[in-house]
Amino acid sequence: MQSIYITGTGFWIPEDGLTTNDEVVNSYNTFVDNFNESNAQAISLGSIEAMSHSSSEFIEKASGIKTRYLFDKQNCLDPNRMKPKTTPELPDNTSILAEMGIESAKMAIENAGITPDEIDGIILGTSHSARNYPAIAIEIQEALGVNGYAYDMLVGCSSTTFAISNAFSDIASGLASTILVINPELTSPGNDFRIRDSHFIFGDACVATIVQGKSEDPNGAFRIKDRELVTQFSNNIRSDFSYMNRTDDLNRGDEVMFRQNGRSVFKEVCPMVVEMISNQLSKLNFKTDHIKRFWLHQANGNMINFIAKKLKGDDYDPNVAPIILEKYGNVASAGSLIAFHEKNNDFKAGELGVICSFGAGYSICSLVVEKV
Ligand code: CO8
Repeated sequence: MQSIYITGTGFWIPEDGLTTNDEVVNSYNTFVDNFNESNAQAISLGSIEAMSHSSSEFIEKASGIKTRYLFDKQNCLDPNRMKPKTTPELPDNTSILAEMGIESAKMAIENAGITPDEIDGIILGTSHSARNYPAIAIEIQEALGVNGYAYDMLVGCSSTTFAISNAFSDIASGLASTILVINPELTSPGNDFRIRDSHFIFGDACVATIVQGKSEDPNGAFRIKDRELVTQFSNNIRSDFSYMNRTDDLNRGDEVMFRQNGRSVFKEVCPMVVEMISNQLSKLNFKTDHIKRFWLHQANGNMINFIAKKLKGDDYDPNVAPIILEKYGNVASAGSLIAFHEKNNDFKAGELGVICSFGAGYSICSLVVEKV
């Protein structure tokens, strides 16, 4: 009888892209001043609304974010551009999502102590794909020399956990023994740095996970004990970027990129997450006291605090629900797994944790794991 384990993880960030709140705010405020100056007459006539400044104090208080890593910081912060510059995705170039994926996959493969020829398939989950086809996962498959199959899937901020769940199912069904899950989140091309409500939120990152079926406990691994998945339709986090933008006659510009009603997301998603985790733990006859750590989706520090307080009480130890978004920002679906990657070394055999993502869709997935 085999169990299914997370045996290794790896991640990638653009090391030279560390960007502070003051840097994104200075760039945004210069953009605002330029806009207001160029439109001074229309603003004074009331036909255009003046734009307001952003502030580092607001960002830290509302989100908990202090820094993020941007793969093209210079162009994102250029007040005359406010977006990164990407290399054209052409057949002769390696896709940037593939490059990020390959780097984090190599680290995960090494940490799992396996070689690429032991992998039976690659599942790549992300909030945005660089192209429709061929799948980025297949490009990575060729670069790493992996046999079997590879495909991409999109589930917003739950793309990582849903992909791990697919890997679990493939292994449980006998289709595969070892799956490489990769989650590149190049958020900056999808983020409109000219919007005050969201110019500060996202960072670029990638995480990779080796999921394996084994009949004996592999040293240092985490057994996946249980999965819960739920989706509920909401327009509160939406990106309408699509191949049909060219055919719908609306001629929309950047407004098809990421938009959200952040307050509504906060209010609606937090209770859903608390209920789902509580029900899952009751189903397994566990109490929240049995859980050493909750590696939660890293969208907002106040959301993490809210959920952790409901689960563990008002005076919970912050180590129970680590906040890595302070450093990385919201890295979409990669957040909960990067938190797991960085904060699991203190686990002893038999200790339990919960990896839980939540975001666009809405989509929520909770994985209960046990260190073996
Ligand atoms: N500086 C100063 N003031 C500001 C700023 C700013 N930058 N932005 C807004 N304000 C003002 C507002 O105008 C408002 O003023 P007033 O009270 O006068 O109306 C006031 O500050 C308060 O604004 P909010 O109510 O919007 O502030 P919140 O406290 O709600 O914080 C957050 C805003 C941080 C957005 C918060 O609501 C939040 O994080 N919510 C959760 C959102 C969430 O989890 N989203 C998931 C997103 S990601 C995802 O799931 C998938 C997408 C994948 C990737 C996309 C890549 C591009």
